[in-house]
Amino acid sequence: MNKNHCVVIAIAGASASGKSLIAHTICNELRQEMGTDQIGMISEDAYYKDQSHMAMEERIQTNYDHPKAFDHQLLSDHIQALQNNQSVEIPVYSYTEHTRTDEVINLSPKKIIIVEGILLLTDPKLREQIDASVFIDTPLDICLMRRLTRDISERGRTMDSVIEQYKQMVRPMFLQFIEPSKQYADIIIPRGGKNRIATDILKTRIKYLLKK
Ligand code: UZR
Ligand code: MG
Repeated sequence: MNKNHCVVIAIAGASASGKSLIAHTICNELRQEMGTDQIGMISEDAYYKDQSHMAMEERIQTNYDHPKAFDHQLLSDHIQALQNNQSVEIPVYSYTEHTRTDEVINLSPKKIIIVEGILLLTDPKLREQIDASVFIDTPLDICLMRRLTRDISERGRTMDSVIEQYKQMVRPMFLQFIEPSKQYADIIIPRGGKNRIATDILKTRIKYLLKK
């Protein structure tokens, strides 16, 4: 494995803590400022297990905040392939169908790969592959407010279903798995994606890595 090809940066934290926002901000700004196509992004959500063999009623019961909901093996294989300078085909997940679609997105090897997701740091194998890790430490009440608006407008949910899922799964799994995984982070960022100073510090570090 030649790690010089690719630096993997993980961004973890609670659901709706601002992980995707910070990852997109960094990526878009660096692409504009540096005109680089050397940054790739992967969302852990793309690696939710395929549930196409299950009925809809059954899919709705899945605990999506538990590590076993994810195909971390496939994510790990893809990171390994990128580190070996090979392209990968990232699955496309549907939050309304609760399963993988038939589509894939091709990602070619990059100097920097930013991976974002709730449970990345709970997996020992992924932790080994990650070069630097960030935990977004946004208070849970703020996450819940964001999640309500996001899931209703973008993921086709009702307010009652978001609140029910939050009580049953999101909050307990955060306390059991996500919060304890903070211990593995190299950097802890308070408040989330709108923390401009933290975003700039990460950008500076990535710029340095890109120029190396
Ligand atoms: P982010 N999720 C769903 O609600 N349905 C699915 O089919 C797949 C995932 C939710 C999941 C988790 N949980 O909290 C969230 N629940 O997506 C993770 N309940 O996505 O990190 O973007 O918030
Ligand atoms: Mg997200």
